[in-house]
Amino acid sequence: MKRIDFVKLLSFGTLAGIVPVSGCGTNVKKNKGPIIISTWDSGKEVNEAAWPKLSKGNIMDGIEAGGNFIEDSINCCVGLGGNPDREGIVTLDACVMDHKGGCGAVAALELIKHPISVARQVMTETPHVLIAGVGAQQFAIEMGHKLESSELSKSANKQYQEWLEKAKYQPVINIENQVPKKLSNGEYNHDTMAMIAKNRDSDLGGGVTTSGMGFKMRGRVGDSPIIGAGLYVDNEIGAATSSGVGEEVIRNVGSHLVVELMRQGRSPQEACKEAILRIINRKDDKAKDIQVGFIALAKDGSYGAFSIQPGFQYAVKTEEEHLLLDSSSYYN
Ligand code: SD4
Repeated sequence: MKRIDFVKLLSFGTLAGIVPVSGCGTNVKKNKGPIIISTWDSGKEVNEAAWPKLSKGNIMDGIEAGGNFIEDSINCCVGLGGNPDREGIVTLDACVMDHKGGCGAVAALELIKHPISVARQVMTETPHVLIAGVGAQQFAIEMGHKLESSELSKSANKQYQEWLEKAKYQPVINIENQVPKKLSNGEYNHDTMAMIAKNRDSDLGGGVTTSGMGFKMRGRVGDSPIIGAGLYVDNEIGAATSSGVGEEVIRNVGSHLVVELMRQGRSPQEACKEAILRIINRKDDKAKDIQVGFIALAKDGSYGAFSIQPGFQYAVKTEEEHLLLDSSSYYN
């Protein structure tokens, strides 16, 4: 059987039991109380930053506080401290979506520290959903945000110089720049913080903030600010979000797909896995060169995750516990 046929069978569930899978990444337990799930190991600190607001019931204030926390952290790789595009300029993408279907996003935003706050203001203060580039910056300034310095963080500058040497200005998507490496300080060099949450009333919400794929072409926008791709919330069903190669997530409208699969009765874990299999199905063998991970939260508080490569972690905070979990993955 050709590999593509084999993968197709898997994606229809016929042989679903034998997908190479590593990690745990699922929780069928229902969580009645508030819960927040954030990508990568720094998701733990982000959850802590979001919790005071979330536990009082205000999901979007919690999501914004979590996003702002990581955007402020100069040691991390999300926000203005992140990797630049191939011209050496950091451009930021962010979005939010609330339980009423409200959403807002910014793309290719420069020199503004808190893109997730601007995304929320697009939702609350404008009739639009997505504002990009110079217009997004102009709107941010109108909303009271300050223009920051264009200097790269030390770590971003180092990685950019290395990239210039190696890649010779070619925008490449490979495993090297997509599977986060563990740095000497123990952190991963991911560039996206994606969060989904539920409050005690079982209302859902989410947000994403990112400097996007490192060394991308100027003006390139990933999945993170695209509602339906990088984030989707349906208050009747659940919420999903993604990290990894944005192009693949956009092609499958990944987060919307995960939520729709949950609507059809899949658990959050099964829905994430099916969305990943769709990407693998389309990419065939080339899937081994990319990373994509989805996390999903159902209305009843159960959650799950699935990624192409191992190494995709996510942090889950409830009233009882705060866990850092390894997602199950297609490859081991
Ligand atoms: C993008 N999805 O710009 C983002 C990158 C990412 O961890 O998630 N990196 O395509």
